Amino acid sequence: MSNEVDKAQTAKPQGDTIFGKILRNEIPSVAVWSDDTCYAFRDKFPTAPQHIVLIPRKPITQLSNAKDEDEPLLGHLLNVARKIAKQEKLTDGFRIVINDGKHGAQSVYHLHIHIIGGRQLDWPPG
Ligand code: DGP
Repeated sequence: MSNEVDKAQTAKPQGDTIFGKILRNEIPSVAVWSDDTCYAFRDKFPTAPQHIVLIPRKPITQLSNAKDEDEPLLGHLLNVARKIAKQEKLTDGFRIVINDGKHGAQSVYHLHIHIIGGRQLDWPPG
């Protein structure tokens, strides 16, 4: 099991998260994208040459807890993921991943999209 999968066994939604601290600049991050709705930064534990985490500023814990009213926000995140892939020159392709809950190996309970690329990725995931 990877470290992130290990962490996901015990991680739970519980208020503030490391990503909340990143949003408030309480801990440093390397910014890739920022707008009124979302923020993207380089993953601290990259799984590929390019590994970016894109988060909404709104603290939705996980995709399964998003509401119908979040539809424009979710659409915006997907569109920004596309723009980040272009900005980062992931011209040979990339993958976006949303881990949800324990079986999804979610370790940080602030909704996030992984944007992963820069090498040939395997399929299916483990
Ligand atoms: P997930 O397993 O889907 O919840 O992914 C959480 C990701 O967050 C994981 O790829 C590692 C990353 N991460 C955790 N803590 C930090 C941090 O303090 N800074 C940054 N940049 N990334 C972090």
